[in-house]
Amino acid sequence: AIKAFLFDLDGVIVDTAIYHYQAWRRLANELGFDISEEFNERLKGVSRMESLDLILAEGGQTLSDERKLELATQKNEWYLELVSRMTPDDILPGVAPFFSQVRKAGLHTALGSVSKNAPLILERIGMGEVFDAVIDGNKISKGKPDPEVFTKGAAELDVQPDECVVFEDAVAGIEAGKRGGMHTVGLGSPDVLTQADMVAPSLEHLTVEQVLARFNA
Ligand code: B16
Ligand code: MG
Repeated sequence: AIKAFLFDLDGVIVDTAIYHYQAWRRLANELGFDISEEFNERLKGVSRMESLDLILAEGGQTLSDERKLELATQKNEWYLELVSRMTPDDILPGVAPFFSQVRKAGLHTALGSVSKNAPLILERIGMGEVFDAVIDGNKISKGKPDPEVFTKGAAELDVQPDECVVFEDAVAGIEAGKRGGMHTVGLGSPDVLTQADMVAPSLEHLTVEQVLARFNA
């Protein structure tokens, strides 16, 4: 039976993907090229340095490790400027009612985010105390699609992978959940999240009952 729900942060709880995109785009523009929204899909759930590598490849640039670290640091400063203005109003529609259903159902919860800024974001939106376990970019060595972020979450909650449902908006995140042996719910477009066991547009369009009915069957 399902015992725990593991949530991605960006694109599931809050829409920080737009801030990541703005900051990366600013960086690309300074380097003399642009990145499209479609390209940005590939950056979701991917770590900071891996994202930079993908962006530099997109712009056809090869830079030293030292320069890359400078650029990643610059991008993070721009990103933090945007994130530091976040408030509880930035929590995506449907999150609060979904979490009250989760609590009523007695399920355990973990956050599984590759972002090193996840604790700051949780604090800004007033969700610092909501999750039973928080696994973020500071606690893992491999980004999605590696399952590490979710397997660590399951371990911290003391549940088995097949007792977990992963909620993700990113292709790499769904892959991470599947590789971890977990059930997956894609939040977004079924055309993008083709590997997810079940897809809904967002948590606003989903009930805990529907999820449990699907995976406890
Ligand atoms: P940071 P998630 C991921 O978070 C983002 O989707 C991805 O775009 C970002 O590059 C990555 O975190 C690292 O974030 O630079 O803040 O450490 O989707 O796993 O919550
Ligand atoms: Mg995400």
